[in-house]
Formats: sequence, structure tokens, C-alpha cells
Amino acid sequence: MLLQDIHITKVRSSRQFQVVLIKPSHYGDDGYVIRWWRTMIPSNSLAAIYGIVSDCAERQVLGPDIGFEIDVLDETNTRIDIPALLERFERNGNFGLVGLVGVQSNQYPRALDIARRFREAGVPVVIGGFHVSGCLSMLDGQAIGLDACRDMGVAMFAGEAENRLEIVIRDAAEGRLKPLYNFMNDLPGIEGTPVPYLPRPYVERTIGLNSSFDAGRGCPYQCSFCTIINVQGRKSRFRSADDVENLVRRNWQQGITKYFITDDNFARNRDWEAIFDRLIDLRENHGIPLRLMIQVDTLCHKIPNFIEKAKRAGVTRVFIGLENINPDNLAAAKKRQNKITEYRTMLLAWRAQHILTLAGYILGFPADTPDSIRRDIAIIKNELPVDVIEFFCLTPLPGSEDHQIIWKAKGPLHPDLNAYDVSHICTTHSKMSEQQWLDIYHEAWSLYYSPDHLMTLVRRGAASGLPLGSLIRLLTIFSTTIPVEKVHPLEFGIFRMRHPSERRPGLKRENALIFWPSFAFETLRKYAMLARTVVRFAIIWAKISRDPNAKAYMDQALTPVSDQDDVTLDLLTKTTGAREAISHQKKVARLTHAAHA
Ligand code: B12
Ligand code: SF4
Repeated sequence: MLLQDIHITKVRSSRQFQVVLIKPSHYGDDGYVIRWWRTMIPSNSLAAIYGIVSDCAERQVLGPDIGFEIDVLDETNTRIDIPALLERFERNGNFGLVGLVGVQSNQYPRALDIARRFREAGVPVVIGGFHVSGCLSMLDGQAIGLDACRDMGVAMFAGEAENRLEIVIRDAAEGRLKPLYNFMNDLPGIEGTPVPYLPRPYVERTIGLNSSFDAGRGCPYQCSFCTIINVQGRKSRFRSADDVENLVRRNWQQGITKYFITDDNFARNRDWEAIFDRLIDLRENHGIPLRLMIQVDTLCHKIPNFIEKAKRAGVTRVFIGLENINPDNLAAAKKRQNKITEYRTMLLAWRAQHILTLAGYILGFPADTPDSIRRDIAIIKNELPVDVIEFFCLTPLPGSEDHQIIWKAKGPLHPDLNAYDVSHICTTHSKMSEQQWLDIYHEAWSLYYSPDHLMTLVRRGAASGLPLGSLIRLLTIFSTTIPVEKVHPLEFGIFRMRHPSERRPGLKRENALIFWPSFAFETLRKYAMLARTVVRFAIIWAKISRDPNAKAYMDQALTPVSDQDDVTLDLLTKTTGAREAISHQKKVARLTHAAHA
């Protein structure tokens, strides 16, 4: 999108402080920024910072004579036209601030490339997000790459911006930005703070008008690959039901009713019930047709009423951190709260409410080998009633305990932060070479999304009364993104865009006469592949809708949980960890029974 198309929020006054909020993307394997015409999921980090900046503007934090102009640019769906932005800053005497928002480790190199151009022109720049916060929380204050900010004069912000952003804005307006704002030891309460919000023109850049909010932050568990607990803490902090109602009503006024609630684990949000109750009220008594996607853990079904209330609140899709089916791997990652013996009960409980399940599955835990991964995927396909699986490579993300351990031991870590996107290999594995690990990651997608299993997934969906259109849309995206676009489905969008100016510095700039024809050819090739998949699904859909017995379909995965599962299911018998888990469970049951006898 060019600058003239950008919707700019203005709070008018005689002098304007310009705020440009940029959520950087990262470079793909071809060296070009990953950018789409439209994306699937909005950036909640941008919505959160926009909400806070617009609150600062309304409160006139720079005094009554200074207004605000706020731009929001999500690079995954918007081209950052740096020359045009620089011209506008120049016309305003560089009175303003560029905020690089929600910058993850894989986005850090791109963020620095953007920052460099603004800093060369003397525009104040501040960077925030998980890379800076995670590194300052777990490393020595310089690693990894933080000195690049200091060298360029980019201010770093670690921690959360609620009640703090105005300090940065005032410093920028007075031309005295500090090198570092570190609030890591002082996480704010978020109840009553400005809520995440984006005006509709920005939301329209995502397909299906989806907005987002984080209802809470923090998770009580201690998974060693997790960055969240070291950045947002382990204590549950949450927005109140009033906050949530406020943001739902504001969005309703602009015709937006679909949300991704980005809490990593909404089931552990201490106020989940009050929030669900309010959403239920808004849906059932005030006619707001809410549709939600949430993220939960594998024990959420044990919380009384959680799944039932999720359904009534409008949840249509749930993302579950399944991570692995081998208890040895889960124990190695300190994810002992994941009990494989509960997986089927939990998945069937969501299915009973006709809610689609998407599970994250990590490849590269210590006990994994290419063969064990193939075996585990076959077990999942046959025995777990899950709809969509997303595979990730186990990655020591900066900010996690795993990363800290390797970094302290000076162990193997990929030197290019751009690779930390959980689809690349960033460290070594004791049982697989880097190539074997990468190969099995790619093979995993084709094993799960094989033509026969896609058919089975739709059959199961039809038998369980799942929304078939929605299921088929998800399966189309998840089965094609890796082979067609070579990016992870969570980074997917419609129509991959490219511009010669967006190639990573240091890589050769392609001649326009070669660049544009090859871009056109590549696009046609990809859409031909996509069309084939769409036709395949149309045939599956037609077949299943015409089948009078579709509702009666049954297989092992859909079979209700039984006492015999621990002797009949491969899930519970094929690994030593699973057998031990079962024998431990039986021992506990025996002892509990004896104690009550
Ligand atoms: C929702 C989500 C997504 C969504 C949307 C992205 C988004 N940022 O909204 C989607 C599905 C697209 C996504 C994708 C990916 N994600 Co993600 N995602 C999340 C998640 C669960 C929540 C984000 C959120 O809403 N946070 C709440 C906001 C308010 O917090 P925040 O962004 O940190 O912002 C606060 C502060 O950092 C600070 N701040 C931030 N920016 C700025 C800027 C300025 C100027 C200032 C002053 C302050 C400031 O103030 C903000 C308000 O308090 C986080 C985990 C988490 N709990 O944050 C992972 C997380 C950010 N994702 C992560 C990863 C790795 C990815 C992917 C690469 C991998 C993948 N395939 O999933 C892709 C990348 C694609 C992309 N383009 O983003 C990692 C990043 C770790 C790291 N060290 O890099 C995280 C931390 C999860 C994890 N596994 O550890 N993600
Ligand atoms: S359950 Fe999720 S958010 Fe909580 S510690 Fe584990 S990975 Fe992190």
C-alpha cells in the first residue's frame, strides 16, 4: 500500500506529533520480505500499541497545543514506503517517532534494516517486542544484536507499554530519547488500561475482518522452550470483563465481531469465567454475533464449564498446545502438565460442541528420530480426533530457558536471527543431522495432509456436525502453504507480494526485466497448484454431502474413550513413556481407591 492510501488517525491541533507504528515482517528464503495482499491474522501487538498511543493523543500528553497523527503499518500486508514516510517526517521537521512494534527475533534483522533508514535521516526510532524483552530478561544486556540498536541510536523498550508509552513519547518530542527503557522487573496490571483496537481500514487488510485482543498475560507453567513466561511472567494478569465489553462494543460500532483472543493459555486466565459470561451476555442478550478463536492447554476440559461456556461465548476454533505424544519428550521440555492419557477426552469434548481443533506439534525433541516421528504421526491420524495439526521445529527462541542454556554454554545457535521462525533449524539434535531434521519437518506436513487423511478429516467433520466450509478452508491453507508458498501457515496470506526494493541488504538486487516476468510466472504456477487442491476439496465435499451415511461414519479416533484404551491404542502402548504414564496412572488410581476404601 502506498502512503497516500494509508488511513491516518489525526487528533488535530496547531502542531502535529507524527507517530508511525510499524510491525516488521521478516525475509523469506528467497531474500524478499514476506508480504501479502491480505493476511489471515491481525497483529495484536499493533492493536495494543495503537490503543495506547491513541489514548495518549486523547489525553494530550504533549500539552494542549500539540496534536497527534498516527499511522499503522503491518508489513505482512502493507509495503513500507520508506522514502515517502521520510519526506513526510521532513516536512514536519522530524517532529515525531517511528515505533517498531512487537518485534520478534526473526523480525529483528528486518526491523534494523527499516530503522537504519530513519535513523540516517535523524528520525527518532524506538523498538519493542519479544526480541528485546526476551534478551534483556535472559541474557547479558548486549546479546543478541542489541548493540546494533545502541550504535544506530534506536531506543530499546523492554517490558510492556501500558502506562509507560507516554514517557517515551515525551522524551521523543523533547529530542532526548534514552538508549534503553527497561521495565522488565515491573510488569503492569492491565485491568483498566487502553484496550487493543484498530480502526476498520487497517482491519480490512486481513481476510474476514478479524480483530484481536489479549484478555490476559502470563502462564503458570514452565515449559523450557517457552519465551512467554520469561517476558510476561507466570502470574496471571488480565483485563476486566468491562474492558472486554468496551472493546467489543467499540468494534461492533465499526462492524467487527470476530476476534482472535491471543492469550497463550486462556484456560489459565484467572478471570476466564467472568470474561466468557460477559461475552455470552453480549451475544445472547445484545445480539452481537461474536465469533472467537482462543488458545488453551490440554487440561482445559477439566475446568468445570470451560468448554460449554466457550461455545456459548462464540468460540468456533481452538488452538491447543499438544506439542507431542511421547511423554519422554514432554518431560524433557518440562511440559509435564500435558497428559497424553487426556488428549482424546479433551479433543472429543471440543468436538461434541462442534468446535474446530487446531493443535501445535513440535518436532525435534530429544527422543525424536525421523522414524519415531513417522510412527507418531500415523498414531495421531488413526487415534486422535484433532482437525488441524501445525508442525513446528523445536527452536531455542531468544527469551527461552532452552536458548539461555545453549547461549551460556556457547553451544550451537544459528547466527542469523531471521531464521528463528520455528520453520528452520537453529541448533543441533543428538539423533538427527540438520538435514534429516529439516527433511522430516517437511515430510511431516505431507504425511498428515495426505489425500486419504484429508478425506478422513472431512468425513469425521461431517459425522460430528463440524462447520464443513470452515474446516475445508483451514485444511486447504494448512495442506498447501508449505509446498506452495514455502512459509509456515501461521504466516500465510493471500497473494504473495514482492518488490525489488524489499530484498535483504547484501543480496544482489535483481534486474527489473528478470524480476517482474519471473514473479508473474511464479505466481501463475502457485495458483495452478492451489487450484488443483481446491478442485480436490470440491470433489471431497460433493462426495460427502451426497453420502446418506455421512453422519454414521465412525473410526478409532471418533470412538468414545474406554477403559480398554490403555491396552488397545498405539498412543498409549507404543512408547516407553506412554507405558510408564499408564502404569503410574493405574498406581495412583489403586492408591486413591485403597485410601477411600
Ligand atoms: C498472537 C501471536 C501471533 C499471531 C499474531 C502476531 C502478533 N504479534 O500479534 C500470529 C499467529 C500471526 C503469530 C505468528 C508468529 N509468531 Co507469534 N505470538 C503471538 C502471541 C501468542 C501473542 C501476541 C500478543 O498479542 N501479545 C500481547 C502484546 C500486547 O504483547 P507484545 O507484542 O509483547 O507487546 C507489548 C510489549 O512487547 C511492548 N511493545 C511491543 N512493541 C512495542 C513497540 C514500542 C514502540 C513500545 C514502546 C513497546 C512495545 O508493549 C506491548 C504492550 O504491552 C505471542 C506470545 C505472547 N504472549 O505475546 C507469540 C509470539 C510473539 N510469536 C512468536 C513466533 C515465533 C511467531 C512466528 C515466527 C512463528 C509461528 N510460525 O507461529 C510467527 C511469525 C509471523 C508474524 N508475522 O508475526 C514468538 C516470538 C519469540 C521470539 N523471541 O521471537 C512468541 C513470543 C511466542 C513464542 N513461541 O515464544 N503470532
Ligand atoms: S503452557 Fe504455553 S504459555 Fe504456558 S509455559 Fe508452556 S508453552 Fe509457555
